[in-house]
Amino acid sequence: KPAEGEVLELGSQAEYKGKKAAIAAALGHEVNNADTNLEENILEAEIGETGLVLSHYPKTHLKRWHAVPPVKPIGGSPGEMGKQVNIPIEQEKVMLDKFQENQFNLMASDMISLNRSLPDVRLEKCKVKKYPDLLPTTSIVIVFHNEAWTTLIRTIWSTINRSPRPLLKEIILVDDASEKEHLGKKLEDYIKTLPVPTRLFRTENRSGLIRARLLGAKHVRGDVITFLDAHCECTEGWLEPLLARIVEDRTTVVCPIIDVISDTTFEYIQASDITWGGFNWKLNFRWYRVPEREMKRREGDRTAPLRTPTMAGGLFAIDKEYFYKIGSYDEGMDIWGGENLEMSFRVWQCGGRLEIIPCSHVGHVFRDKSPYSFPGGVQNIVLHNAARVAEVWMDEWGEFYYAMTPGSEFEFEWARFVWMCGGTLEIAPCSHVGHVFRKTTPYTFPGGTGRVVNHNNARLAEVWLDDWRQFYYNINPGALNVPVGDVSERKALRERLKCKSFRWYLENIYPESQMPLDYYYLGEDLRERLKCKSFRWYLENIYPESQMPLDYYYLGEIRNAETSNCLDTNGGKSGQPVGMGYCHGMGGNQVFAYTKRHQIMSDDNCLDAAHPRGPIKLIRCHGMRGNQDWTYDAQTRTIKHTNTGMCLDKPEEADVWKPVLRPCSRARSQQWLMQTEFKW
Ligand code: LR7
Ligand code: MN
Repeated sequence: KPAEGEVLELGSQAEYKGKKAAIAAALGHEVNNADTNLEENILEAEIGETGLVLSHYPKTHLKRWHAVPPVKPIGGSPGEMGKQVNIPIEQEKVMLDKFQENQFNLMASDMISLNRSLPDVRLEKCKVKKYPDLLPTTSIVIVFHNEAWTTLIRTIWSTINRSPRPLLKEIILVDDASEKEHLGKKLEDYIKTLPVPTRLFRTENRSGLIRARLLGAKHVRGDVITFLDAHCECTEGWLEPLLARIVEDRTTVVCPIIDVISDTTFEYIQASDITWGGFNWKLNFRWYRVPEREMKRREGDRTAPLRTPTMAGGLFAIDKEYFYKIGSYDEGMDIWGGENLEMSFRVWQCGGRLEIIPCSHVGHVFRDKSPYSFPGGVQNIVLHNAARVAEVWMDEWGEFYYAMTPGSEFEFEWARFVWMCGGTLEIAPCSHVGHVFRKTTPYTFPGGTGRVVNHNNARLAEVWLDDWRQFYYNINPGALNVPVGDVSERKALRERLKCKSFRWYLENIYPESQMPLDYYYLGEDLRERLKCKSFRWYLENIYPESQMPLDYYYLGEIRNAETSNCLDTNGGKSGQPVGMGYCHGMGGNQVFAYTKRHQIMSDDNCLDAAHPRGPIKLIRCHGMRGNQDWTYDAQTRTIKHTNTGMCLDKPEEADVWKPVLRPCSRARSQQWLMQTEFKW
């Protein structure tokens, strides 16, 4: 039973009904939340490890809704019902020019109605599904940088036209420092004419989509945040199943099926419902086929929520409170990339769920290239973001990422008190004073030395160090148990003197300090606070089919003892032969894992030999042994192919860069060294 005045944490769990009586008894019918009427409003509750955990949507926040009729085709406009738009050959040159600007066929987009009709691509069973009469409201958050007018406005209209109006609280646009005229005053004027409250916020400087989304989320008034890219089209009935799932369990993060809007013709193309999200060693998001076990778990029902290991990132809905509780986003990520895997790992590892809801379909313009700039360089930004994912969430599997992307280890930026409040602190070299330095203090510390020092330092940390106080607590965990006492007066002092931040101090006064300016400790701390599980747990329970081997003996280069050359994928895709080359020691294409399942893998491909004499190929790993089963003998250093009984050998004279299979012998050319000598 909670103590009086204790604020209850509102978590979630779907079996409220069975526990209602227990909750009512425990609480004596009182919950510390004015909105809450226990009998009617608590949707989810659980008596968990930490006591009573309630999760509810106050009834006043839920809205009655009814389905929206389909949008009718406008006679004569191109692209209606999601059909493709073809540009007459004589306009091709203009079309190609315009393509450059957004990396999609802008000319086609401009020809299509802002209200265009789309096919209803849902399964029949989805069309007749019943959702609760009462659902929470959502704010749609759309961030953009230099987005084209018609794609952006069509995204907006498709949400207005296809969302039950009572559920659509508002649309929130975040302009991430765009430089296009049409996104200025024209947009401000236009949104005033919309039938749904629409607000526009602008980042001061280019902040990237992650921080732009955080800005948008801050202003959300609905109970659920729905993020969309700025070039989407929502189809009939897309919203209800997402919200209905969140009402069932507020810790579920839900994605629609992301259909394809062709970047060349703007045709609406239905995507597969047996695809889910994965990732490779480089930490790129990838679509893969849903494995049998997940089909079975759903009892073959293709309309049931699909548990996905990761999400693409742009299109999803999340309960607003849960968004913050689970750590929103890593603000240290720039421009683009990484945040999708980061959120996926975080949600799963910290007790939530990530699902694709197959009855919800939203189209997205997929393109081959980014149309906009990446200030600081694409590589730097994407690698920086991914390194943050690896550091915080992936435990030892982070090594796979580093091995694949040499040089991307996060550079701890060793860059950058009186000082903070406008004073100066100086040593005057012309003034000398002597002092007796002693090894120990001669007097007592009532309460114990450690306690006193920890107490004082904790006060210092609390008032002055901002986020960097974590360094102090982490290195000195005992300090956490020492009461800090009341520091409010000191904080008020800091306020009164308008003192600058500790970041400012590090950047300007002490860039050489031992405190890194940008670091991961807060992230790790989040893991601790949310009691998140390990990456091994995630791999074992959520994503056993992942490209990351659960157990492996070795990760590194594989060097031939005779030639001293290394196995090398040459960046080859599935189906291409594996090669050999001078050992460069830089990881990447020369990194292989030898796994407990007897695979020799590089990213999502495995060494595969179908014939004793045939080429040794890279083939998508299937984990079923067969042609991909190899045994490394650490004594003889041979790599034996189980099916053929032959040994991996250096290349033939004729084809100098491709290893082969030969009958096993003691030849030096059949000896392989698995010892990494990476040069970074
Ligand atoms: O600096 C930027 N500021 C922005 O506001 C860069 C981008 N953006 C905006 C941009 O205008 C767009 O509206 O952010 C949105 C996403 O950028 P895109 O469309 O260039 O990204 P994408 O569709 O190529 O990439 C996918 O992965 C990204 C990783 O950071 C994001 O999570 C995207 O939202 C995500 N898109 C999808 O999930 C749609 C399906 C694509 C796939 C797979
Ligand atoms: Mn996109």
